[in-house]
Amino acid sequence: MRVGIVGMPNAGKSSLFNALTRAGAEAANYPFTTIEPNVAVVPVGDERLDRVAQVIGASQIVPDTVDFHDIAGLVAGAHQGEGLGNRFLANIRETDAVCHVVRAHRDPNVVHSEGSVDPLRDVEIIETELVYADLEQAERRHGRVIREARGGDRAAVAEEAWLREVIAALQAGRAARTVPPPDAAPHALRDLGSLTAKPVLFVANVDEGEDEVPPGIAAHARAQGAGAVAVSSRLEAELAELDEEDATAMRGDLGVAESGLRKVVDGAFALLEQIAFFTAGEDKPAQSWHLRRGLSAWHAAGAIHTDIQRGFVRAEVIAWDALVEAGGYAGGRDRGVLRLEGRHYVMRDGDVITVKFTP
Ligand SMILES: Nc1nc2c(ncn2[C@@H]2O[C@H](COP(=O)(O)OP(=O)(O)OP(=O)(O)O)[C@@H](O)[C@H]2O)c(=O)[nH]1
Ligand SMILES: [Mg+2]
Repeated sequence: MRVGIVGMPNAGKSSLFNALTRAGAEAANYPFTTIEPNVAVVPVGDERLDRVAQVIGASQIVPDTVDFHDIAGLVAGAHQGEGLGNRFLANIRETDAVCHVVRAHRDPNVVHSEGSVDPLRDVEIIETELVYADLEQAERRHGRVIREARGGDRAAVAEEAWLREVIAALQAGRAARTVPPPDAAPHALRDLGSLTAKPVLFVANVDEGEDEVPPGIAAHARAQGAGAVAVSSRLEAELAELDEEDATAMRGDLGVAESGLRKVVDGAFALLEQIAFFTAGEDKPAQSWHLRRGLSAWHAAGAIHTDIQRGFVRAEVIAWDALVEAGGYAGGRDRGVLRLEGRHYVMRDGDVITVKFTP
C-alpha cells in the first residue's frame, strides 16, 4: 500500500514522516524544507503474527509494509506556480491513499505561511489546490481520449464522457471521487491518477499532550467519508528516538494513550477497508499481508505471488487464534479447525493460509 502525505508548508509532514520511519528526512522550522520526494517503507507490526510465528517455529517475521511518500508543502495559488509543492504532486498520483496533515498546534515559534493557525481554512486551501491539479490533469487526459473516442472505440467513448463529467465536477470545486467511473472503462480512474479520487486520512497535528481531532476537522472528514486522527508530529518524532520502554513512560506522563504512528498506520488501513492475513511455515518466514475486505482466497494467493494464484488448487485456512490454541497446523487438523477452502472462499481478518498450487 502506498500513501502520499500532503499539507501546507510547515504543517508537520516531515516530522510525521520522520517519526514513521526514523528515516531522517530533514525537519526544520523553515517552509519548503522538503524539496526532494521522500519515500519511506514502514513495517506494520502485528502481535498476532508474532504469536503465529512462535507456535509454528518460523525462521523470521516479515511484516507487511506501507510506503509513505513525503512531498513539499502546497501553498494557496500552487496551481499558478506559487511555491514548490505543485511540482511534487506527480509523485503521489500513483498512491492508494492521501494522508492530509493539518497544523492544529499553536506553537508561536513555528512560522505559518498564512500568518495564523486555522485548520479548516488550511484544509480548504489544500483541497482547492488538489482540485486545480486534477483539473489540469483531467483536461490533458481528455485531449488525448477525445481523439481515441472519435475512432468509435467503446471504452474510449465511455471514458471521454466520464472525463467531461469529472472536469465539470472539478470546475465546480468538487472532488473527482464524486463522479463514479464508467463500467465500460474500468481503467479510467487509474489512468487519470486523480488525487481527489483517493481516500483521505486527515492527520491533525495537535499540541503535545493533546489527543483530540479539532471538531471542525472531524466534521469535515465525516462529511466526505474520510478518516481523521490526532497526532503531535514533533512529539512522535522525539518519541521515535527513544527505546520503547522510555517512549511508553513518556506517553504515560503526557496522557497520550496510543502511539500516534499506530493511529496513522491503522487509520490508513481502515480507510482502504483492508484485512490482514498471514502465511507461516516451520523454518520459513512468517509474513503478514493485506487485502481488501470481501476478497477471496484466490486474491490472497495473488497478493503472495502471481504464480501461486495462477496454479491455485485449494487453500488450507485457519484463524490465527485457533492455530495458536491448537499449537500448530497438526493440532489444528486434529481438532478439525484447519479447513480446506476453494478459490471463492472470502478471506477473514486474521486468517492463516497455505495455498496449494501446481507450479
Ligand atoms: N510545537 C510543535 N512543532 C511542530 C510540530 N510538528 C512540527 N513542528 C515544527 O514545525 C516545523 C516544520 O515541521 P516539518 O515537519 O518540517 O513541516 P513540513 O510540513 O514537512 O514542511 P515543508 O516540508 O516545508 O512543507 C519544524 O520546526 C517542526 O519541529 C508539533 O506537533 N508541535
Ligand atoms: Mg517537509
